Amino acid sequence: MATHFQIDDEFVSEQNQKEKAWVDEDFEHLARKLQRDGINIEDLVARALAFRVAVPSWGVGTGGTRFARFPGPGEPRDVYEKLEDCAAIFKLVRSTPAVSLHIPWDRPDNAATLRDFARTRGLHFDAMNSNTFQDQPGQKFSYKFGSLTHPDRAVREQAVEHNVECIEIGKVLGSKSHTVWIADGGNFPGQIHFRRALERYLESVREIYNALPDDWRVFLEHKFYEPAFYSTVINDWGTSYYCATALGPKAFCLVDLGHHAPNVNIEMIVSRLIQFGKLAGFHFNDSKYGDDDLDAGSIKPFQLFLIFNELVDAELNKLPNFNPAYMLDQSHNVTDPIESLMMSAVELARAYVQAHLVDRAALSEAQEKCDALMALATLKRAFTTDVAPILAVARERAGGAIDPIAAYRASGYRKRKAEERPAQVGIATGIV
Ligand code: RM4
Ligand code: MN
Ligand code: MN
Repeated sequence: MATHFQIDDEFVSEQNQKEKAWVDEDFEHLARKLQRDGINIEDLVARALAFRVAVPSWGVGTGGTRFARFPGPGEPRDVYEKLEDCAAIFKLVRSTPAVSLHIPWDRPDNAATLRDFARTRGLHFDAMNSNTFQDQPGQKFSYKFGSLTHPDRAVREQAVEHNVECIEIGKVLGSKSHTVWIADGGNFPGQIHFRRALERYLESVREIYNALPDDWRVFLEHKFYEPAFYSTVINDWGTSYYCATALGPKAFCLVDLGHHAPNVNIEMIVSRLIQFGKLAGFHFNDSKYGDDDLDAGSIKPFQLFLIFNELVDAELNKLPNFNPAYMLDQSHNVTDPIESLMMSAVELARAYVQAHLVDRAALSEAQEKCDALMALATLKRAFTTDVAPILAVARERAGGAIDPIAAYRASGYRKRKAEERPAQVGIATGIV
């Protein structure tokens, strides 16, 4: 493959020189402020440095709505170009060395070649994702009326086989988990027999489970509606939990933040799954109305913080079976996807570090004394602390950019890619 433009270390450090003055000043000030509360800022820098979130391959292409997709310049045209963009994100923010692939969108001709391509860019592969919500050219049976839960056994078998293929590809890539999200459901009352559909789901997903290598996990992703508008087979965390429990110790429940009814207390769902030892991890995004797939932290940053508050509480208490996989799952319709993904990764690190700022002894005391106001104040104190200097210093120390968006814009990456990647007609990148 011809050499393509990449952002190099020298450029990043040149850019950082421009930002250095304010970062050092703000960092020192914050260090002194935290010290007054007995917090060593270096502990928080270490937390920020350790934070990881996987980037979705489908997130680097421009997304769309059911009305239209407005492609951006220089969009990646294949999985290799998607990985180039993921490498650019990783170069600047440093917290995103893993990529989550979607098959067949990203089906490689040769998985070992793809793995090596990723490795030379410091990338590796997170969870695999199957797709039985679309028909592919040449496919024998249609998923119009379902996949893993379709009444026709032949359709179910085809869908199981596809999932097994994803695991096979993932084995070569070095992935250790597989996410199953199905669109199965009904638009009309009576269309689906609820109980029978769930029985069929369990039967199908058990076959996928049996194909998992010993050190793999399967993530069951629920979603309460869409594309089905009346009923969905795996509609909520309760159903997901039931299935994960029925399947066995390698099955866990994945929480996509956009897959809940409006106003649901998601942090409490997260806490329940942690308590039951069944939290797989997340598809982070944000939403106002439905599965909007907006950028993480853009609409409800306090909710994001409260979710991380539960996660950090579990981490500090070393709860069993707590090993959440963090992934982004977003659709970027009006922004440069690389910028959105960088900003989202930063927002997650922010919530994570802020959650580590919570005075847990004070919170417990307030809870024991039924002091509701002080409990909230304790959380708010952490949430309103500006940890930006901690995040910037962590990025810089890891070789990334103090200001990733500014550095990305200054690099001219998008313009260079627009030249390297002339638009192709009819290419389907991103979620449409
Ligand atoms: C779904 C769900 C899945 C994602 C697809 C593209 O709504 O969030 O995780 O793979 O969209
Ligand atoms: Mn998702
Ligand atoms: Mn979704």
